[in-house]
Amino acid sequence: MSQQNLRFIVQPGGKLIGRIRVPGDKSISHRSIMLGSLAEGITQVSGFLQGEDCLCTLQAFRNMGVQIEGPSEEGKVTIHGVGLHGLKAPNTDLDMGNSGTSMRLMSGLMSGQAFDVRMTGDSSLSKRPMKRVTVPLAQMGARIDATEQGTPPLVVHGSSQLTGIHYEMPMASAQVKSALLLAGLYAEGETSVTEPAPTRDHTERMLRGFGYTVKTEGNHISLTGGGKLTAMAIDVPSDISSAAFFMVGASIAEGSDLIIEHVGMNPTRTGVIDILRLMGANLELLNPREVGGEPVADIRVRSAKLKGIRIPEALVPLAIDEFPVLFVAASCAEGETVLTGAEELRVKESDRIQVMADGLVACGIDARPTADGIIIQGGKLTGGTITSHNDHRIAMSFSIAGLRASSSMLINDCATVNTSFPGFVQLAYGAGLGISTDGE
Ligand code: SPQ
Repeated sequence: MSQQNLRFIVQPGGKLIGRIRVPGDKSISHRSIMLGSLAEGITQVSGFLQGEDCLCTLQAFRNMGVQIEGPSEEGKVTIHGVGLHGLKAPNTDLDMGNSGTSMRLMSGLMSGQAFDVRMTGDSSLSKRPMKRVTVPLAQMGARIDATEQGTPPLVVHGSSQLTGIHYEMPMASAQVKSALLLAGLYAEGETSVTEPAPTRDHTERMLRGFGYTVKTEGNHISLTGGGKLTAMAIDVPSDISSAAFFMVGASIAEGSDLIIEHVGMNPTRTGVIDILRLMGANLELLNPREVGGEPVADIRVRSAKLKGIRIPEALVPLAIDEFPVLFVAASCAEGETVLTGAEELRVKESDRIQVMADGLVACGIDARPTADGIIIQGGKLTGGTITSHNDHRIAMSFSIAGLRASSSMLINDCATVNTSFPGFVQLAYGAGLGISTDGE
């Protein structure tokens, strides 16, 4: 696992130039291992994200008897699927590391197995709320033990007879939706959810790719248990959430001209592009194409003068992981940016509203947190010493802020960047960010 004391040191200024390719999509990579393991036949994955989060998912399925080859250096993984009922009891706890996606999606899947499993996580994951999945899964008949606060470790008891339910989701969460749909594969009858707003739909798309019927009618998504998954090939596009750091970086750093290749353009993920365009960013989508059921494009970003905006609430779930770096964009914009309807940001790997506000204030920006968002006045970023609270997206966001800072930026606790973006430092340095590390 990651070193605990890795620091990023970012020299002020610079611009981002050239062509880069960021690593594979984290959400799709997790799901490729889960569904590939449960399919009949051999699933070949390319472009798999070799971040620690996805490797936790991969190891969990190996621990349950699935033969998985790779990942090779280029991200090729071969999964020898065991079928929906072919997993074996692991002889160890399943360690989900820092990964909320692994813990929540697996809660659903594990509820349908014939054996018990115990799932653990690191100190950040051990604080994250799990009742959002354990409560509706219990309504389906699952038996899951958590701490009194509803946090991990979770013990999922096997041999439960699951029954499909209809669930009105109280929050827009792809993880909750996915946990229920995955449990629904093992349930009697129909399992359905309604979402308060559209969230990423990779689970539905990939289930269909594996030959499973999933119905989407407006905000109502349903499937019926008792089917089977048939192996397929999966080409994982680059992660738009990782590309977002470079979209913002090239937008705020004068003289930048950067192409980010092969980025996933799933419409449930492109809120960051819409928000940056509303702020005046110069983003061009080149060579749009479809790869394995997911839209993909190259993105050309040239620097632009950004302006503060009121972020439309409808875009919030479509850009949920990009807000830390969008707050950096807002700090460099002229005028005020107001975010509302984003209380989910408080229960991510850190409280992303508070931690970003604290860091921006330490860098001389007027950033005021609210219960469900933040108000940021664009200004002049000084450098500063930042703690990322072991949150990968906070560490990378403040690294990007260095492009507009007046002195250097020292960011503590950056080891978790490896959960979603291995190679970030080298890629960013190659594109023009003055970043180095110490404390390894
Ligand atoms: O996996 P984890 O730790 O929850 O990762 C995050 C991230 O920033 O990488 C959230 F902290 O992404 C989530 C995302 O916020 C990944 C995800 C998915 O793959 O289904 C869905 C979103 O979470 P949620 O709670 O809104 O469903």
